[in-house]
Amino acid sequence: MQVIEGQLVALQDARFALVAARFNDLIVDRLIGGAADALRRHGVPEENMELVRVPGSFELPLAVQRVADAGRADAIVALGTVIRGGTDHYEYVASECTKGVAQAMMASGVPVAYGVLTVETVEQAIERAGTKAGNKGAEAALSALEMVDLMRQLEA
Ligand code: INI
Repeated sequence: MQVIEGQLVALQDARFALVAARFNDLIVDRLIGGAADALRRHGVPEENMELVRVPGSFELPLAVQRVADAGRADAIVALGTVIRGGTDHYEYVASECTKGVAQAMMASGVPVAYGVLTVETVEQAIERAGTKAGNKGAEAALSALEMVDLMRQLEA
């Protein structure tokens, strides 16, 4: 059986956009750092990476869609952190962000890696932003890298 699978390699001309929320920036900045570091360490040159900031995770889908439609990137990493509060606001932000990012990927055909933490507490967020549960930004960046390679293989 022929297996077609993306490799964790940086194609020299592949461009990556990190689209990141400023809300909860203490955490999100760690996700950005993890994502950028993972891309760099896999050989993505600095000039092939850009960072786009939006106010909060609710705004991620539109910016992701715009970056994709403008042809600015071969893959996008969406980064944000939604932390449950005392009201149901969290549910709306998290669900619209998740749905919207997925819709933007399907509508544009550009791979979008989902690096948005949806957690109950600040402690859970810290654990996933470069401490004991790894760095979800870095994990998302590696998915983006792999998907670019897979999309190229599936092109012809
Ligand atoms: N945005 C987040 O990225 N994380 C959150 O936890 C959050 N909460 O809980 O309010 C949040 N709200 C802001 C939202 O994303 C929009 O920026 C705002 O509603 C303006 O449209």
